[in-house]
Amino acid sequence: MIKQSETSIVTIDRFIIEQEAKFPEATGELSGILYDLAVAAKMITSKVRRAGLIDILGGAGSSNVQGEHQQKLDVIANEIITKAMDHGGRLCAMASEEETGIIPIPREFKCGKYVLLFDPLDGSSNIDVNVPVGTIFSVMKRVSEGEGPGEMSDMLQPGLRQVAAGYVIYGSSTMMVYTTGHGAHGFTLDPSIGEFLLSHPNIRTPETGTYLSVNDAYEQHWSEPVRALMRRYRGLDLQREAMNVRYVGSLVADFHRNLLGGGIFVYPANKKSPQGKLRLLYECNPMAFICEQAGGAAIDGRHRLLEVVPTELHQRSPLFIGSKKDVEIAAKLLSSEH
Ligand code: P6P
Repeated sequence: MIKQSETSIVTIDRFIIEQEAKFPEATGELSGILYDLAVAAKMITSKVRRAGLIDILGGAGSSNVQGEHQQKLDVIANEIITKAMDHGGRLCAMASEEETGIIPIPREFKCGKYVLLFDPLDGSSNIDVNVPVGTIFSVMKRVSEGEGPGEMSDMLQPGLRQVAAGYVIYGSSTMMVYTTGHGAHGFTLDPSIGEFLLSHPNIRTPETGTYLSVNDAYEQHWSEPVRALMRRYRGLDLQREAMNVRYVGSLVADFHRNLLGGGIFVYPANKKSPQGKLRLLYECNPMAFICEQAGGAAIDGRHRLLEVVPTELHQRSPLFIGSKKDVEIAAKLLSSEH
């Protein structure tokens, strides 16, 4: 790990290079993916920061594969990432929340050994009211044979197979947090120089959390064990101190606050969404990888989330993620459900 004092200035590019140097067998392809994602993040930042000013707020009129009303910034962020990533020769395929199927690498470009899955702008319904939104990404090695275009089998891998994962939060500042399996590290964008600077090396999330993030408007649709779990987190069964409820309605914002301050984010299955709402491959898995790297945990209510074997590209999953001890309580109280 880089030896740095509190005042060291380390750019994300230098950090990526220093990390790569620790692995002699590294070819630099994964590093290239991370550089290019940082560039895409800066480009999306510039769009998000001006959203209210150049009248690109409001729906694009179209709707995405999820049937959700597509905000113009969704479309723009999706295009920025796709165009930033499709020609580097490191990917053999991509997948996005905004696209029905696999995004192929254009024929004129070389295919590489990785696949990238991403949610280009999560929480985008919050854009119009200036609530933080985010980009979430996941990188895995291809498993299909050959060196040609990637296949669906390359996407449908359990989260344990991720080689890198991260998110960008477009909040009061823009931060990029990522892991390659050697700790979780946060970089804050200094807009005056256009550089992501290392601001949160080796993030560790508190073992027991302060914050509970849940939308309890669905309480009537939860199972009884989930209701009992929420009573526990709220201290209503007198088994623990009540947690502070903080719910922004933007996964990246809620997750990031809990990662740094300690807490649990909960989006259970409910009668309206029997598989939960959040997407396994490009929302839950990357957050679970980061959370575990920071000493936290993530389950779907029954299993360690990173062990779930996906069957569909856009499949949803219940999510209980955050401070280790708080997730352990969830595992215990929900075990009676199965
Ligand atoms: P609800 C935003 O639409 C999102 O996908 C996540 O960012 C967020 O955590 C969740 O949905 C909020 O869902 O049902 O509470 O509005």
